[in-house]
Amino acid sequence: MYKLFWAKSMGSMAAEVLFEEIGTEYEKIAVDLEKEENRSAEFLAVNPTGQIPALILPDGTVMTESAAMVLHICDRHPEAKLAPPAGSPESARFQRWLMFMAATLYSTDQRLYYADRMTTDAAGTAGIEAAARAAMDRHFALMDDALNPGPYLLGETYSAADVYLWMLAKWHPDDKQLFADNPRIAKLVDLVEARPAVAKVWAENRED
Ligand SMILES: N[C@@H](CCC(=O)N[C@@H](CS)C(=O)NCC(=O)O)C(=O)O
Repeated sequence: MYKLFWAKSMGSMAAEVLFEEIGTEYEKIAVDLEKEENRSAEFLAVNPTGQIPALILPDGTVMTESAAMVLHICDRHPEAKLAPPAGSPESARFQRWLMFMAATLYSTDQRLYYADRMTTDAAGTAGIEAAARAAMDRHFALMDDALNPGPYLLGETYSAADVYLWMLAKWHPDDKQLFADNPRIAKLVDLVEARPAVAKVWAENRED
Protein backbone atom coordinates (compact mmCIF):
# COMPACT_ATOMS: atom_id res chain seq x y z
CA MET A 1 0.00 0.00 0.00
CA TYR A 2 1.12 3.57 -0.64
CA LYS A 3 1.94 5.60 2.49
CA LEU A 4 1.51 9.33 1.99
CA PHE A 5 2.95 11.77 4.52
CA TRP A 6 0.25 14.37 4.54
CA ALA A 7 -0.79 17.70 6.02
CA LYS A 8 -4.05 19.54 5.50
CA SER A 9 -4.24 21.56 2.29
CA MET A 10 -0.55 21.03 1.48
CA GLY A 11 1.34 19.57 -1.46
CA SER A 12 0.10 16.09 -0.61
CA MET A 13 -3.26 16.95 -2.22
CA ALA A 14 -2.08 16.14 -5.76
CA ALA A 15 -1.05 12.57 -4.93
CA GLU A 16 -4.13 12.14 -2.75
CA VAL A 17 -6.46 13.12 -5.60
CA LEU A 18 -4.68 10.75 -7.98
CA PHE A 19 -5.03 7.84 -5.54
CA GLU A 20 -8.74 8.61 -5.25
CA GLU A 21 -9.12 8.89 -9.03
CA ILE A 22 -7.36 5.56 -9.50
CA GLY A 23 -9.22 3.91 -6.64
CA THR A 24 -6.07 2.47 -5.12
CA GLU A 25 -5.49 1.94 -1.41
CA TYR A 26 -3.28 4.40 0.44
CA GLU A 27 -2.60 5.35 4.01
CA LYS A 28 -2.31 8.97 5.06
CA ILE A 29 0.20 9.74 7.80
CA ALA A 30 -0.49 13.18 9.24
CA VAL A 31 2.50 15.44 9.85
CA ASP A 32 2.35 18.49 12.08
CA LEU A 33 4.07 21.25 10.09
CA GLU A 34 3.41 23.95 12.69
CA LYS A 35 6.79 23.72 14.42
CA GLU A 36 10.01 22.09 13.22
CA GLU A 37 10.42 20.20 16.48
CA ASN A 38 7.04 18.50 15.91
CA ARG A 39 8.39 16.49 12.94
CA SER A 40 8.78 12.87 14.04
CA ALA A 41 12.06 11.00 13.63
CA GLU A 42 10.18 8.53 11.39
CA PHE A 43 9.13 11.33 9.06
CA LEU A 44 12.55 13.02 9.00
CA ALA A 45 14.14 9.67 8.14
CA VAL A 46 11.85 9.55 5.09
CA ASN A 47 12.25 13.20 4.10
CA PRO A 48 15.15 14.99 5.79
CA THR A 49 13.89 18.35 4.45
CA GLY A 50 10.88 17.94 6.75
CA GLN A 51 8.56 18.90 3.92
CA ILE A 52 5.26 17.51 2.70
CA PRO A 53 4.59 15.50 0.61
CA ALA A 54 6.64 12.37 1.06
CA LEU A 55 5.55 9.01 -0.23
CA ILE A 56 6.54 5.42 0.45
CA LEU A 57 5.69 3.19 -2.49
CA PRO A 58 4.27 -0.32 -1.97
CA ASP A 59 7.77 -1.79 -2.52
CA GLY A 60 9.26 0.52 0.13
CA THR A 61 10.87 3.02 -2.24
CA VAL A 62 10.79 6.56 -0.85
CA MET A 63 9.73 9.48 -3.00
CA THR A 64 9.71 13.20 -2.38
CA GLU A 65 8.82 16.01 -4.83
CA SER A 66 5.15 16.36 -5.63
CA ALA A 67 5.58 16.51 -9.43
CA ALA A 68 7.79 13.41 -9.47
CA MET A 69 5.09 11.60 -7.51
CA VAL A 70 2.47 12.67 -10.05
CA LEU A 71 4.56 11.29 -12.92
CA HIS A 72 5.28 8.04 -11.10
CA ILE A 73 1.70 7.42 -9.99
CA CYS A 74 0.49 8.01 -13.56
CA ASP A 75 3.16 5.62 -14.89
CA ARG A 76 2.16 2.90 -12.44
CA HIS A 77 -1.54 3.18 -13.22
CA PRO A 78 -1.78 3.70 -16.99
CA GLU A 79 -5.31 2.28 -16.99
CA ALA A 80 -6.50 5.42 -15.18
CA LYS A 81 -5.40 7.54 -18.18
CA LEU A 82 -4.33 10.45 -16.01
CA ALA A 83 -1.34 11.18 -18.27
CA PRO A 84 -0.83 10.83 -22.01
CA PRO A 85 1.30 7.99 -23.41
CA ALA A 86 5.06 8.53 -22.96
CA GLY A 87 6.68 10.13 -25.98
CA SER A 88 3.46 11.51 -27.48
CA PRO A 89 3.07 15.25 -28.30
CA GLU A 90 0.43 15.40 -25.54
CA SER A 91 2.99 13.99 -23.11
CA ALA A 92 5.42 16.77 -24.03
CA ARG A 93 2.72 19.31 -23.26
CA PHE A 94 1.72 17.52 -20.04
CA GLN A 95 5.31 17.38 -18.77
CA ARG A 96 6.05 20.95 -19.82
CA TRP A 97 3.25 22.44 -17.77
CA LEU A 98 3.63 20.09 -14.83
CA MET A 99 7.30 21.01 -14.53
CA PHE A 100 6.60 24.70 -15.03
CA MET A 101 4.09 24.62 -12.19
CA ALA A 102 6.38 22.68 -9.86
CA ALA A 103 9.47 24.75 -10.60
CA THR A 104 7.96 28.23 -10.79
CA LEU A 105 4.48 28.53 -9.29
CA TYR A 106 5.14 26.25 -6.33
CA SER A 107 8.37 28.06 -5.52
CA THR A 108 6.58 31.41 -5.83
CA ASP A 109 4.21 30.16 -3.15
CA GLN A 110 7.20 29.34 -0.97
CA ARG A 111 8.57 32.87 -1.45
CA LEU A 112 5.21 34.31 -0.47
CA TYR A 113 4.44 32.07 2.49
CA TYR A 114 7.99 31.58 3.78
CA ALA A 115 9.44 35.02 2.96
CA ASP A 116 11.44 34.99 6.20
CA ARG A 117 13.49 32.07 4.85
CA MET A 118 14.43 33.96 1.69
CA THR A 119 16.44 36.69 3.37
CA THR A 120 18.74 37.28 6.30
CA ASP A 121 17.28 40.79 6.57
CA ALA A 122 14.28 40.67 8.93
CA ALA A 123 13.08 43.99 7.47
CA GLY A 124 13.18 42.62 3.93
CA THR A 125 10.27 40.17 3.97
CA ALA A 126 7.60 42.62 2.77
CA GLY A 127 9.53 43.23 -0.45
CA ILE A 128 9.95 39.50 -1.03
CA GLU A 129 6.23 38.94 -0.50
CA ALA A 130 5.32 41.76 -2.90
CA ALA A 131 7.68 40.43 -5.58
CA ALA A 132 6.30 36.90 -5.07
CA ARG A 133 2.72 38.14 -5.53
CA ALA A 134 3.69 39.91 -8.75
CA ALA A 135 5.46 36.79 -10.03
CA MET A 136 2.47 34.68 -9.04
CA ASP A 137 0.17 36.89 -11.13
CA ARG A 138 2.47 36.54 -14.14
CA HIS A 139 2.74 32.78 -13.76
CA PHE A 140 -0.99 32.20 -13.34
CA ALA A 141 -1.58 34.37 -16.42
CA LEU A 142 0.71 32.02 -18.36
CA MET A 143 -1.28 29.05 -17.08
CA ASP A 144 -4.51 30.75 -18.14
CA ASP A 145 -3.06 31.13 -21.66
CA ALA A 146 -2.00 27.48 -21.56
CA LEU A 147 -5.66 26.57 -20.95
CA ASN A 148 -6.59 27.96 -24.37
CA PRO A 149 -8.63 26.36 -25.95
CA GLY A 150 -9.15 24.21 -22.85
CA PRO A 151 -11.05 23.54 -20.83
CA TYR A 152 -8.17 21.31 -19.60
CA LEU A 153 -4.43 21.66 -20.14
CA LEU A 154 -4.71 18.86 -22.71
CA GLY A 155 -7.79 20.36 -24.35
CA GLU A 156 -10.81 18.10 -23.90
CA THR A 157 -8.84 15.54 -21.87
CA TYR A 158 -8.60 15.75 -18.07
CA SER A 159 -5.17 14.85 -16.70
CA ALA A 160 -3.06 14.90 -13.56
CA ALA A 161 -1.62 18.26 -14.68
CA ASP A 162 -5.09 19.78 -14.11
CA VAL A 163 -5.07 18.36 -10.59
CA TYR A 164 -1.72 20.04 -9.95
CA LEU A 165 -3.00 23.37 -11.27
CA TRP A 166 -6.12 23.02 -9.13
CA MET A 167 -3.93 22.49 -6.06
CA LEU A 168 -1.87 25.59 -6.79
CA ALA A 169 -5.02 27.64 -7.39
CA LYS A 170 -6.32 26.58 -3.96
CA TRP A 171 -3.22 28.13 -2.38
CA HIS A 172 -3.71 31.53 -4.01
CA PRO A 173 -4.15 34.19 -1.33
CA ASP A 174 -7.04 35.87 -3.17
CA ASP A 175 -9.12 33.46 -5.26
CA LYS A 176 -11.61 36.16 -6.27
CA GLN A 177 -8.78 38.10 -7.91
CA LEU A 178 -7.26 34.92 -9.37
CA PHE A 179 -10.55 33.93 -11.00
CA ALA A 180 -11.41 37.45 -12.19
CA ASP A 181 -8.00 37.80 -13.86
CA ASN A 182 -7.92 34.24 -15.20
CA PRO A 183 -11.36 33.05 -16.33
CA ARG A 184 -10.01 29.82 -17.84
CA ILE A 185 -8.46 28.87 -14.49
CA ALA A 186 -11.78 29.66 -12.80
CA LYS A 187 -13.54 27.28 -15.21
CA LEU A 188 -10.89 24.60 -14.72
CA VAL A 189 -11.17 24.78 -10.94
CA ASP A 190 -14.96 24.33 -11.22
CA LEU A 191 -14.59 21.36 -13.54
CA VAL A 192 -11.91 19.68 -11.44
CA GLU A 193 -13.80 20.26 -8.21
CA ALA A 194 -16.92 18.69 -9.70
CA ARG A 195 -15.08 15.36 -9.89
CA PRO A 196 -16.05 13.09 -6.98
CA ALA A 197 -12.40 12.18 -6.24
CA VAL A 198 -11.42 15.83 -5.96
CA ALA A 199 -14.51 16.81 -3.97
CA LYS A 200 -13.73 14.05 -1.47
CA VAL A 201 -10.10 15.12 -1.08
CA TRP A 202 -11.00 18.78 -0.80
CA ALA A 203 -13.57 18.05 1.91
CA GLU A 204 -10.78 16.43 3.94
CA ASN A 205 -8.28 19.22 3.28
CA ARG A 206 -10.19 22.46 3.44
CA GLU A 207 -9.50 24.64 6.45
CA ASP A 208 -12.83 26.48 6.71
N1 LIG B 1 9.54 20.84 -4.02
C1 LIG B 1 8.69 20.26 -3.00
C2 LIG B 1 8.16 21.39 -2.13
C3 LIG B 1 7.46 20.87 -0.91
C4 LIG B 1 6.95 21.98 0.02
O1 LIG B 1 7.35 23.15 -0.08
N2 LIG B 1 6.04 21.61 0.93
C5 LIG B 1 5.47 22.52 1.90
C6 LIG B 1 3.97 22.29 2.01
S1 LIG B 1 3.08 22.57 0.55
C7 LIG B 1 6.04 22.24 3.27
O2 LIG B 1 6.30 21.10 3.62
N3 LIG B 1 6.18 23.29 4.07
C8 LIG B 1 6.66 23.21 5.40
C9 LIG B 1 8.07 23.70 5.53
O3 LIG B 1 8.75 23.93 4.51
O4 LIG B 1 8.49 23.88 6.65
C10 LIG B 1 7.55 19.46 -3.67
O5 LIG B 1 7.12 19.80 -4.77
O6 LIG B 1 7.14 18.44 -3.10
